[in-house]
Amino acid sequence: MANFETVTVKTDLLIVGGGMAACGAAVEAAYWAKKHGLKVALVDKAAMDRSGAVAMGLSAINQYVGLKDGENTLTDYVNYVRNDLMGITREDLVANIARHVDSTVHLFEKWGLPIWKDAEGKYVHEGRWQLMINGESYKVVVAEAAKNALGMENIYERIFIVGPIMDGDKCIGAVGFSVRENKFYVFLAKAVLVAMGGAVHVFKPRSAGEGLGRAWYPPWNSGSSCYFTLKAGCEMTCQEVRFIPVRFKDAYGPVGAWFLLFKSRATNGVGEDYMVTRKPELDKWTPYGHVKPVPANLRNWLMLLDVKDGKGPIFMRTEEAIGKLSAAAADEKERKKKLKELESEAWEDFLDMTISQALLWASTNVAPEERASEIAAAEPYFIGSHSGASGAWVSGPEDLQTSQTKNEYFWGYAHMATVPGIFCAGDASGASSHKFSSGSHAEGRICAKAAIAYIVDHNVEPKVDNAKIEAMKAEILKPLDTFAEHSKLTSDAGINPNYIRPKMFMFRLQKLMDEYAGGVSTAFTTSKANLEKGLELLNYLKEDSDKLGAEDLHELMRCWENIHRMWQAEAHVRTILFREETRWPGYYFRADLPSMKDEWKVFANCRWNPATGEWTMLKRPIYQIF
Ligand code: SFD
Ligand code: AMP
Repeated sequence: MANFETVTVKTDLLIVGGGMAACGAAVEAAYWAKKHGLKVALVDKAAMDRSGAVAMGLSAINQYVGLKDGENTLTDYVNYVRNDLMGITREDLVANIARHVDSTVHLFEKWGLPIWKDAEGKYVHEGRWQLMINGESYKVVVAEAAKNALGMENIYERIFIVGPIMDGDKCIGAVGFSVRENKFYVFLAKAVLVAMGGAVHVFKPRSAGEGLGRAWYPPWNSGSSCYFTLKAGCEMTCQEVRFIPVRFKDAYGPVGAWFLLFKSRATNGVGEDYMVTRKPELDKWTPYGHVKPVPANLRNWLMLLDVKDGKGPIFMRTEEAIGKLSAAAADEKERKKKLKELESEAWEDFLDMTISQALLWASTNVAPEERASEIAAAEPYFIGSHSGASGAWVSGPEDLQTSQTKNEYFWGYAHMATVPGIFCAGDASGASSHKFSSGSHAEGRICAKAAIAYIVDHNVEPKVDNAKIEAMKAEILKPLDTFAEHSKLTSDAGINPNYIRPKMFMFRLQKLMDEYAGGVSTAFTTSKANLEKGLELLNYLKEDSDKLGAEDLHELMRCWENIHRMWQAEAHVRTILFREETRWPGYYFRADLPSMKDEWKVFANCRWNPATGEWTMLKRPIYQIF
C-alpha cells in the first residue's frame, strides 16, 4: 500500500470547505466557541483566499433585502424565491437566511469590500435584490476575516476531504489527504459543518477541444458536499433541481447586469424578443408563468423554444441598451461622458468575475456599444445557493415554524441535516435557493452558531474505530496502488486494461448524463426510458470506479472528485425519474410527462442507506408560511 503518514486532528467543530459559507461559519464559530472554550478547525482543498465559486471575484452581491431601510419585507423575498422555483421552496429556511443577510453585507463593507454608492451615499442596486460591487478581491476580503477569526493554526489548506467518519448514525469527523504531501488526514470532531459547494462537470460541457474545462461554475467544486452528506445517510432534497444559467456564449460572462442594470433585451437571429413573441407559452405554467420577474427556468424555456425552431443565435442587445441609456443625456457632451461610463462598467462587470469573457470580447473585436453579443444556455450545474435548489434536507429555525410545519421542518438545531451533528450551508443545504454569495455566508453563520449549541448540548468525545480508519485509508489511496501495480504493462500509461484514469472516467460520466439525463445535446430533454438506461450505465460506471488509477496526488484528487460527481449524478437521475411531471422546463424537460401537476407540488427527497446501500425516494409536503 502507498506509504502515507496518518495525521490526526482533534477539534470540537470541524468546518469542511473554505468558500463563502465556510468563511461565514468561521467568523461566527470563533465567537461562540470562545465563549464556551471550544475548538474550531477548517479544512479546504485549496487556499481560502481564492477558493470556491468566488475565486475570481464577483461583480454583484445578489442577495440584499434592505429590511431595516424598509426597502423590502421578508415576505417579499420569500414570494420571490417561491415563484422563481415554481413553488418548491422551504420558506422557513429562505426567511431565516433573508433576515440575517443584510448584516453579513454590512460586515463585508466593514472588512473593506467596495460596494457602489450613489451621490446620496446609498447602495447602487443592480436589480431589486442585487448590489453592485468592485468585487475582484471579494473572496480575499471575506477569507481574511475568517482567517483572523480562527487563526491560521486552525486552518488546513490543500487537503481534499473525501468523506465522513461515522460512529453508527452519528458523524464524528472527516477523512481526506493532502494534495501536496503524502499525508492522510483524520479529523475528529463533535459536529461537522459541510460547506464544500456544488458540482460542475457532471454533465458534458459545451466547451470542447482547446476550451475544455471552461464552464460557468468553477471546475474545483465537484459534488463533495452531496457525496459527504449522502454517504453519511442524510436525507437529501431537490436533487432534480439543477441550474442552467444563460450566459455570454463560450466564456460564460454574467448577464444579470445587462438585463437588470442596463435594461437590455435579448433577441433571436431575426431580431424578435422571445420574451414577447413566446409570451402565450407562459399560460401553460400558471401560476408561475405570470409572476414578475418571470422565473429563471421559464426565461430559459422561451429562449430554448426559439433555438429549437432554428431561430438562433440569441443576442444580448448591448449596443441597443447602451445607446438608449446614453441617449437620455441632456446634451452631446453629457452623452459622450455617459457612453464612456457605461462602456467601462460593461467591461468591469466581466473583469470582476469572468475575466475570460473580457479576453474573448477583446480577441473577437467586440465593442459592446457597437455590436450585440451572443448568449446561450450553459450546461446543467448543481448549485443550491443560486437558482438551483439541490442539497441536504435540513432543520429550520424553531421560531419560524407554524403548528403545521414544526413536525416536518424542525428537529432541534437550525440547518442541521437529518444525521445528528452534520450542519449544512450554502450549496450543501437544499430547498433554499437565491442565497448567493451573501446568503451563503449568512447561512454559514447561522449553522455555526447552531453547531456550537449542539456541541454544548452533546459534548461527547468521538469514539474512533482504528480498524475502520485503516480500511478507509486503504480505500482512499487505492487508485495510487492500482496505477503503480499495472502502469508498466503498456507503453502508454493512459491506455491500460487494468485501470481507468480519472479523465476518461469523467468523460464517460459526462457522456451518459448528457445523452440520457437531459444535457446540452438533447436540449435538456429526457424521459423515463432514457433515465432508466442512464441509471443502468451509471451502475456499470460505479462498478468500474473500483478500478480508478492515479499516477500522483493530483490524479488521486481527480479520482475522488469524479466519484463525488458520480454520486451527485445518481441522486439527480433517481430524483428526475421519481418526480412524474415537468416543473422547470428550461432546466429539464420530461418529454413523456410534459406538464406540471398539482399532486407534484411537493419536495422530492431521497436517502441512501449506508447500512444496506439502498435508495429510498420520498415526498415531503410544502407548506406556505409567508
Ligand atoms: O451573478 C472542498 N454566485 C454569485 N453570487 C453573488 O452574490 N453575486 C454574483 O455575482 C454571483 N455570480 C456567480 C456566482 C457563482 C458562480 C459560480 C459564478 C458567478 C461564476 C453564487 C455564489 O458564488 C455562491 O452562491 C456561493 O459561493 C456559494 O457558497 P458555498 O460556500 O456554498 O460554495 P463556494 O463558495 O463555492 O465554496 C466551496 C468551498 O469548498 C471547497 N471544497 N474542500 C475540501 N474538500 C473537498 N472535497 C472540497 N470540495 C470543495 C472549495 O475549495 C471551496 O473553498 S452570478 O454570475 O451568478
Ligand atoms: P446572473 O448574472 O444571471 O447570475 O444574474 C444575477 C442576478 O440577477 C440573479 O439574482 C438573477 O436571478 C437575476 N437576473 C438575471 N437575469 C434576470 C432577468 N432577466 N430578470 C430578473 N432577474 C434576473
